[in-house]
Amino acid sequence: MYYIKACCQLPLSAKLNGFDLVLVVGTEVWRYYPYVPGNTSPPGLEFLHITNDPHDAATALVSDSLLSDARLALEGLYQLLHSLEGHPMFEPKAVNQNFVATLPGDPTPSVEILPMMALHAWTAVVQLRPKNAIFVQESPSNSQDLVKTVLAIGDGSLHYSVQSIYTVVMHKVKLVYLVPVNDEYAILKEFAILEQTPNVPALDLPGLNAMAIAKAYGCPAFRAENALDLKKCFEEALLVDGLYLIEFLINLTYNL
Ligand SMILES: Cc1ncc(C[n+]2csc(CCOP(=O)(O)OP(=O)(O)O)c2C)c(N)n1
Repeated sequence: MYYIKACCQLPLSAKLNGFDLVLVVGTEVWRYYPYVPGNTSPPGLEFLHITNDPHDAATALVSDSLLSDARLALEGLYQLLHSLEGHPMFEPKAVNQNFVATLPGDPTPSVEILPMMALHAWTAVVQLRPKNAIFVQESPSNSQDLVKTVLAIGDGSLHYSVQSIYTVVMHKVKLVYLVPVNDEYAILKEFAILEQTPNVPALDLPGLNAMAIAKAYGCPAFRAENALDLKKCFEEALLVDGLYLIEFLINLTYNL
């Protein structure tokens, strides 16, 4: 399993170099955020696209699109793949490791570096991640009543879905909010660099208190100061039969 950070046309195309097949389910091909001119995909790469949105199917820049309910299509595909297990056509091509980022594997998150490096924070989380937990970003609607769901949402983005905390409290969903706090809109600072528009105002977010906000909505909330603390909080959260929010300070990504 490879994890690829997809963001924009040319950089994404470069990251896909060396792969032979991409399966895209339930989203556009591609979502440009931000748009960077260049090749959509490297030569020789094949795409399969499954969507229930005719607009996304019609506007996909590459790929054949199957207009279908994602679940039905994936169930069918799963059965098909099972029946073909061991077939030589499933031998993967050599992957260009330069463009592949594996999940962080550092087994000893540092407690000395404060605020934490984002890598140390996510490593602590990955080490405790239950196999059957659902991990989502900014998408509480994917939660299920019986399965623990972990939602990673930045301190900036939280304020655009803050009302979801109340919904989750009311519906008694088993959800853990993980809120990395970098006191900034880092992604928008990154865009400013890309677009060569320096000094964009109002991208610093000091002093927001996710823990206090969560508590105001009736959600138990904690602040983890370092990576070990985060592990302890997350371990506890996984045992709780309900909702839990953990905020943790991470280092500034852009100090502009
Ligand atoms: C639900 C929702 N989330 C986000 C946005 C807009 N948005 C895009 S990037 C961004 C800021 C991201 O900041 P943060 O979540 O702190 O992450 P960072 O980039 O700092 O890692 C926001 C608010 C939106 N309109 N609606």
